[in-house]
Amino acid sequence: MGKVNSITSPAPKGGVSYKQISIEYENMPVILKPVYTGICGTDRGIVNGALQFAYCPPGYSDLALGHESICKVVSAKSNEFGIRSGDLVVPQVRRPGKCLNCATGRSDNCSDGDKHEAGITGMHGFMREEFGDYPEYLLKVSSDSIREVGVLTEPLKNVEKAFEVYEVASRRSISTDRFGSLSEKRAIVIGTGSEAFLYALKCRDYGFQTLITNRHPVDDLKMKFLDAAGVEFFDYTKEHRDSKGWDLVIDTSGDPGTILRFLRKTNNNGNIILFGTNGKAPATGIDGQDIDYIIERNIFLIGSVDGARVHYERALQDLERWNAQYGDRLKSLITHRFSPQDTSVFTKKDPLEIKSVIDWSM
Ligand code: DN4
Ligand code: BGC
Ligand code: ZN
Ligand code: ZN
Repeated sequence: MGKVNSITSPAPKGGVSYKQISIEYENMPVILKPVYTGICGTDRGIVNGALQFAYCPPGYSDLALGHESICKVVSAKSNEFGIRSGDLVVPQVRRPGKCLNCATGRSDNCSDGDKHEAGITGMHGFMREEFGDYPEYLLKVSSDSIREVGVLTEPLKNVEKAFEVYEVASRRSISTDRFGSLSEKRAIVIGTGSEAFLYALKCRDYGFQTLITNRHPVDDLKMKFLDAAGVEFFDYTKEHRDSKGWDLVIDTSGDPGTILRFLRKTNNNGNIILFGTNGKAPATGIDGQDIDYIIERNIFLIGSVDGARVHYERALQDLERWNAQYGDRLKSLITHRFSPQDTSVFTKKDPLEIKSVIDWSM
């Protein structure tokens, strides 16, 4: 059994270590080494014990973390799915259970919850100096130009899936403006973390007037990035930009009070995507007038989690396109790099962070 250095957590208790754990992987069809692994709100939630749904694989008291990654193929037993040694790949997070959605490639819409997620629920993740996987769960990265930003493929696939749901939801009425476009429609993204930035870029691609907000100001680097992308920032505790209402509200904060604040300014036929999760957020009151508001305006509340293979493929295409469009600006989304030994990144978030990654060559 291979003992490899891994970043682990005794989920769901919380805590984090860099240590050797024994995980059998040598007989797996593809052997991989991570190049970069990203850290997101979910990893920090596991480490601070806030995600009670996280758990270790059977027989283990530690879970190897990591679901955002770009990896190098060390060896591939067959060349199934075109995966060859030397390739750069992104492994999928979610692994199917037995329900019909899982059986048809849509474990993101699993109907009985009997699936696993690498580094989150019952399956070891990718923060291991070497590990094995199956070729059908690997997405090939065809361009070396996105070697580093390729680590954003996994978080971006969530955005691609949420927009697929938005497309379905927005078909119920004429959702475009008098020019047949979205140039007069207004999207607001709540939160200024990495998922929020990716959502904002996608809103711009759709043609929305796009605003992003938080309850405090953001630093210059974030402002420069947003300027380049044509996204306006405002601090909603100081400024109100609601006078024209919102056609699309995307929440990445998971804070019910903040969501309600923007919900109450959503336009007729508006869509609200709930994406942020924060089990520790304070409760807030929703009253009969809020319910009337939602009903009378045909407002659609969308919950969206994860994404399927097709969304990873779209994410890779978008990253290549954005890389050509924004160049170094896109790369500036990766603000912090850590060595695998330095686990402080799981317990502290620098206010200047957009995306922190672990560089496995350090
Ligand atoms: P993150 O970097 O923690 O982003 C959360 C953002 O929300 C930060 O910018 C927070 O600001 C901001 N925020 C918190 N409270 C408020 C508030 N009251 N008003 C305005 N902004 C607020 O995490 P991430 O970008 O990695 O992920 C975003 C969220 O989506 C997390 O809750 C994840 O757990 C969740 N998530 C869901 C899925 C899925 O459904 C996938 C990945 C992540 P600051 O206080 O940090 O400045 O598939
Ligand atoms: C991942 C999703 C996963 C979710 C679970 C996220 O960080 O990106 O793939 O389904 O966590 O809550
Ligand atoms: Zn994540
Ligand atoms: Zn399922």
